[in-house]
Amino acid sequence: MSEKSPQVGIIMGSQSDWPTMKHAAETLDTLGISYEKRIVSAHRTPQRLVEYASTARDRGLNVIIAGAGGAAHLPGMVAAMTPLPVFGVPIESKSLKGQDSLLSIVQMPGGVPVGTLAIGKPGAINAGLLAGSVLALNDKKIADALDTWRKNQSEAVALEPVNDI
Ligand code: RP5
Repeated sequence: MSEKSPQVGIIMGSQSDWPTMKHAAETLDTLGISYEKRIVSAHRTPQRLVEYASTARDRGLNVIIAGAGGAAHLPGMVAAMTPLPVFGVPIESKSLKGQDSLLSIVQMPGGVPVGTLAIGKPGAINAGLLAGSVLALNDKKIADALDTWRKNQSEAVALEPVNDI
């Protein structure tokens, strides 16, 4: 569902973030939600950031998922320049295991919200699911897809634990 009239923008500060952020993309694929994916760095490509954030709503995006690591300014800067809901995914950095990313993203000043998810893959998956929940408010197909996703998740949990999986 990538690129066709994207409903969601997935952005990340670096190519190195993609192994984490691809889990947000895969979640949106499962829910049948269209998206675009872009590398937009707050520090290395600041003009690209301004262009992306300031045109996002007019281009038809509904939600932005932004992943960044270290001094992770991307989600907050995007949120400062668009009224769209922004979900931030802290990337697990090597030196501080993503604690730096988490604190950078979650500690926004009052007035500029970023919905902050868990560090790494779980956060990327949940960002996709949250984006789905927002879109499902006005889209029955996506609401049904979310219900199916949860049903499948429940059915995949075994009743009893086993040794040596
Ligand atoms: C951040 O710096 C990116 O989001 C990435 O998580 C981190 C490291 O980037 P690279 O040096 O791997 O490009 O801006």
